[in-house]
Amino acid sequence: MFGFFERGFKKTLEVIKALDKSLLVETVNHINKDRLEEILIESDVTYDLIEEILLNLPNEISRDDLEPRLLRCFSEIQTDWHHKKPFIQLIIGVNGSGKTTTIAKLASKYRKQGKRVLLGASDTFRAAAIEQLRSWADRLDIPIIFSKQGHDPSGVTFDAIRSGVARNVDYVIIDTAGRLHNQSNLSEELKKIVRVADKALSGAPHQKVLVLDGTQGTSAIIQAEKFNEIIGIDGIIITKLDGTAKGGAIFSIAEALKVPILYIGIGEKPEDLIEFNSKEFVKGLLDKLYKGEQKI
Ligand SMILES: Nc1nc2c(ncn2[C@@H]2O[C@H](COP(=O)(O)OP(=O)(O)OP(=O)(O)O)[C@@H](O)[C@H]2O)c(=O)[nH]1
Ligand SMILES: [Mg+2]
Repeated sequence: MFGFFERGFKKTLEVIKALDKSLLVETVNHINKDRLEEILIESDVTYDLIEEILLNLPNEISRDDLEPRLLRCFSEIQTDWHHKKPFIQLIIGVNGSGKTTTIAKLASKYRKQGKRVLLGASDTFRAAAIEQLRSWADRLDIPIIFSKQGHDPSGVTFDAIRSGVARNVDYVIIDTAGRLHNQSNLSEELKKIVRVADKALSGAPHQKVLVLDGTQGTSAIIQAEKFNEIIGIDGIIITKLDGTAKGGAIFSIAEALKVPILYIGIGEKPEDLIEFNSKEFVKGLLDKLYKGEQKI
């Protein structure tokens, strides 16, 4: 049975292994600073953060020295979120980052927990986007509120939330467009969706979740900062980690945005979503670096 780290960061691990064949094989008490720097660079941690992590550490670094430095990159997940019913999640992110697929994954996960879910197809920019979400709703047997292409996405958001309240569901998940005619259209649209959501149900959306494409590594940070400026982000989901060696970017993304990473996506199927746990992530990486293959 593979642990969290092996499942989520397979490609990243391959790259770390490829750096040096002897690494990750034997149990070691210390890792040389230069070698650690190389590992972090190769897995796409930003250089500024690497410097911060390694600052004032000795040349031979112990696990106990390194662990707190890695852990402090992450923000805690708020635990009182899920007391709201319905819990309204607004899913945002650029075109193709994996929003719609991630919504299907979340919906499927909630269903498995015995929760009731309703979807809102507020990406009205493209007809195909509405169809894609509808087809997931069909497959997962979940109700969905949608309208025609070109209709006001905040109208769909309002209807979805009201319908979720009337049906007494546990979760309403709202899809949004990743690209409009221009950037200022997109920001205005997102702001309006948030305003209208609050009119439909005071306090909604309860969680604004940014979906980032993991294959972009740390270059996703600038994009994320823009979304954060527009409407503020409460949590991040990083997708497509199955196809990238840039898993180390997680450290930089979490540290730069000061927002918790909620889940990671590791494939295209509904079950390919893993809850992110920073302690397990760091432990998994340290186990690989210090304990080597034989002990796992
Ligand atoms: N390998 C892999 N592919 C993924 C993952 N998440 C999403 N994808 C794929 O990425 C592509 C884009 O996903 P969508 O969910 O359509 O992305 P989107 O953000 O909704 O895109 P727009 O609606 O165009 O803005 C699809 O082919 C998905 O199957 C993942 O975790 N791993
Ligand atoms: Mg989409």
